[in-house]
Amino acid sequence: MKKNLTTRPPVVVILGHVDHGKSSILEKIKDLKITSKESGGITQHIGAYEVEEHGKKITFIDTPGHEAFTAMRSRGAKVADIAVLVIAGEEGIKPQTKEALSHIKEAGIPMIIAINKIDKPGADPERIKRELSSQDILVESMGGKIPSVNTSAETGKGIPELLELILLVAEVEDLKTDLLEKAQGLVIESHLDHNRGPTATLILQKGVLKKGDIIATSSAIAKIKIIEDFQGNDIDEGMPAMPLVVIGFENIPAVGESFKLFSSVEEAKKEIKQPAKRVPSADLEKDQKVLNLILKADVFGSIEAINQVLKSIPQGKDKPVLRILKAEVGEINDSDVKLAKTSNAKIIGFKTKTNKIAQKLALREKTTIISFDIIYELAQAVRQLLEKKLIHEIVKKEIGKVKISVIFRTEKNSQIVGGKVITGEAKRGASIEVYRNEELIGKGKLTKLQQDKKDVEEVGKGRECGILFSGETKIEENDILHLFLEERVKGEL
Ligand SMILES: Nc1nc2c(ncn2[C@@H]2O[C@H](COP(=O)(O)OP(=O)(O)OP(=O)(O)O)[C@@H](O)[C@H]2O)c(=O)[nH]1
Ligand SMILES: [Mg+2]
Repeated sequence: MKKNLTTRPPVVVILGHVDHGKSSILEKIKDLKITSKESGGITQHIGAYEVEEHGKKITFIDTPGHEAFTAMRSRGAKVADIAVLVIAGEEGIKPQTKEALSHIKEAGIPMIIAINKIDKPGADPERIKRELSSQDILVESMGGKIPSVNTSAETGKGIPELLELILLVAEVEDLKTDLLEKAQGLVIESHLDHNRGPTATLILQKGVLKKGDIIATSSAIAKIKIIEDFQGNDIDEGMPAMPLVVIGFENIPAVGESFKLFSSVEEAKKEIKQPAKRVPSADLEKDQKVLNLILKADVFGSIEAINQVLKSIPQGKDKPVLRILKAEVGEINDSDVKLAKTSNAKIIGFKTKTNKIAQKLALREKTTIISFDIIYELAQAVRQLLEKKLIHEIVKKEIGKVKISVIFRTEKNSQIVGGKVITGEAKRGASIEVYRNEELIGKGKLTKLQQDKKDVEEVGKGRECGILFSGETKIEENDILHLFLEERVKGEL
């Protein structure tokens, strides 16, 4: 069968270490190339853009550089045709630069190196190139095959050259598509929109997607009601390599899933497997402490990243275990609070709100809801919650001894006795071990301490004191009281 092949735009993923300037480069490109005003519909999370250079379109996918977002980076590399690896010129190769390199290698796509922040005084592109060569990445100016460009997202230097390079590499790649093929692609982000329901950002890899089409991933079906371009403009059909926002899913598809076109809902339903279920809980040992959590976040990608950082918190064996009962996209609602109550869980929100009913209910049920916008802060807080569950080590410290010389009064569960501090000091609140002829005969507490008939907090060595002893043991003259203070040592993971 003869194919109707046409050239399609390249999908370009921007990868690199945190703060090396990925988003800034994209911003600069958008400033240069996107002339129409951005409509209010643009989603914060879309992370995918389309620009036009010399009448040729390019789709960009931005990725976060924070270490927790490995999955997003890996997915970005998988869906892309070309990778731009951004390395800050004054910093060099960092852990996520290396990680990005391995995703690019795995995906088997060509890459372009952008040595960024060259406006900065410390920037040294030649050093970066040498560092790269020690990673077996030889750029063109070093006699290798990998194109590189020096950029500044601040001044705009090198940005047009970067676009040229992308188009050049795309041309070499000869990216073709058959418009008559059945539509298929990848979910790159998804969330629950308040007014519009489940909303997904898709990259169409093949075919054309139209309003009314029925698509399905392995966890969700959609009869497409609305298709928007990356700027939130309503469109009737999406073309290959275009980033699209699609509304009409019955539930939120998971990020990273691929989708296909179906001729009917019945047919699509066959595609649906059991939706990926919650994070498997660790096997619990007896007596092990557990911290139950309910996670709610803005988008699926966040849930994935949160799971990733939480996994890195030490747990298990002698440590408390984290159990995520539910990890979902959306607002914190009353059913989350109810689940938290019945399962003694805490609710953690990430870039999401708590609705009014849930707020009221949480207040009444004394349910903890903590919300975060920054992933490290969330991880830190969970760590602290786990540490609170650690069995606090109680360290007993002997502070002194008292030799008993007189018994003033004896009652069922207490005694008033007198004696002399023979070593260390006596302190109110100390625990007492009663020794008779060097043998431990009982325990109690120093509830009240007196010196010269006045209440005091402590009495030093060599002084006489009166003691209110709380305990069942009957102290006698010449007994030695060993006094201890117990300190709780804070557990640390
Ligand atoms: N001087 C200078 N600053 C830059 C340049 N590019 C980015 N920056 C600054 O570096 C910081 C980080 O830039 P981002 O674009 O947010 O970096 P990113 O790589 O997208 O970071 P993540 O998404 O968090 O991984 C910002 O303060 C930018 O203003 C550049 O070329 N020159
Ligand atoms: Mg960024």
